[in-house]
Amino acid sequence: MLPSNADTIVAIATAQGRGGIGVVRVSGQHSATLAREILGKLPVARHATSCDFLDKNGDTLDQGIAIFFPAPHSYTGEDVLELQGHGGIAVLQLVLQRCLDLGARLAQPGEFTQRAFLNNKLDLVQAESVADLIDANTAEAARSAIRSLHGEFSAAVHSMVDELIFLRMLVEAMLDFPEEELDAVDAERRNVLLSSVQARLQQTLDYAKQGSLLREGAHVVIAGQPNVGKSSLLNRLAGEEVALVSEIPGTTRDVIRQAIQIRGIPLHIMDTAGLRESVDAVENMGIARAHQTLHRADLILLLLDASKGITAQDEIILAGLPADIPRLLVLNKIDLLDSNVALADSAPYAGFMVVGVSAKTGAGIEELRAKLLDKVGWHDQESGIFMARERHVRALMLAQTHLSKALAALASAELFAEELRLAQRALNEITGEFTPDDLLGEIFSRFCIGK
Ligand SMILES: Nc1nc2c(ncn2[C@@H]2O[C@H](COP(=O)(O)OP(=O)(O)O)[C@@H](O)[C@H]2O)c(=O)[nH]1
Ligand SMILES: [Mg+2]
Repeated sequence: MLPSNADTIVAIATAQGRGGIGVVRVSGQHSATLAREILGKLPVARHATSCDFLDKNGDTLDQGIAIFFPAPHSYTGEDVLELQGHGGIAVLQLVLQRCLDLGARLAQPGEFTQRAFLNNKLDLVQAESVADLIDANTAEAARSAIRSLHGEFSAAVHSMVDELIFLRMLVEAMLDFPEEELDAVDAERRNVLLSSVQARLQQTLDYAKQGSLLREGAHVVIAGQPNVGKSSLLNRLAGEEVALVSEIPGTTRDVIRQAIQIRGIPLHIMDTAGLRESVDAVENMGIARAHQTLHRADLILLLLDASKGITAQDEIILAGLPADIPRLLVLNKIDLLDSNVALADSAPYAGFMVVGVSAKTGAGIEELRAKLLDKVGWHDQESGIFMARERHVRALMLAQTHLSKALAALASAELFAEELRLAQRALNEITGEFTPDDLLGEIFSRFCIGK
């Protein structure tokens, strides 16, 4: 449930801890009344005003700058009061408590931004990018969040929606005429418009997938027979000894996870139990887990022992991998090969890209890193990327499905029109025009308090 908008809310907007300046932010209809009480006057709108922050007896709690932003020209679109005092834990708490005593309510996480959304100051994509910008850990992530906040992603979505609306109007008009009277010119226009939206959608999806990768990373699972060096490879990629390594087959049982970054892209690497027939009950539980993990992967690294080549057991594992998940064949232990044995043998195997590495010496690891990024869909073209979320990517893909269905239903104007309607709906959900309340609540609850 979305909290009530009638309340005046307050929160400490700056980070917990000591700082030169600390900001308490108030938003809502009682902000002006509250300002008169705590400052003894209402500051001139949008002017930084040096003030004493007063307690109920008129004694000074803190001294600082107050800024009053009357609605609708504020972050939330409501009356907003910003009190910029000293950034000490105790003094900020005193100012906060004073606001609470004057009738404000403590803001929930993301509630300021939620109000901005509800008052049409931001659309949903922009609101989400506020949180993403705050959470961004790398320069790449911050830049793409800013791009979304500026509305580049929203603009791309809106222009597709506009094209769809135009196409729908054209088709609805065509609905009134029987097929035989269908104007060839109109039909041609319809086809051109449809392929134009499809092309835009593909481009936007590309950018959004990149952004989603920056934000959420990808899950990479290392699989293969026992003893091929899966745990050693995880350790090598992580740059530390995360997993136990031994010459005893069946050492790894539980799935071991490690987050790494390659050129700013977060990757969650998972090391699994070696896949084989085993009589050990615990090892078999590990193998079952390995299989489950494989199905949730964004990319599978199938590891082989280069000194043994592709064995019958490897073939069995290969055949059992989930068909729709991208994979990379990695030949490990190339240090054991004769230096003359060129890795030309590692030409694509059964259509899969092959990389030769040595987890022991580090040979080939840089190449593996580059191929990993490539396989999870990172193209190193930073411009244009929007900070997108899984939710956005899914909606874009749904719109794409409906457009494909529309194309397949050209013969039936009704079906065609219906698929266009559904595609538009999927796009509108991205910017928040058709987003259910519970999803909104969920999105904003992940913000930090004071934003
Ligand atoms: N020569 C060589 N030995 C390796 C390499 N990677 C792993 N090993 C050895 O192979 C054995 C099994 O390694 P481990 O990482 O536990 O394999 P896992 O069972 O697939 O996880 C250990 O004795 C490792 O030291 C490599 O690149 N070269
Ligand atoms: Mg292992």
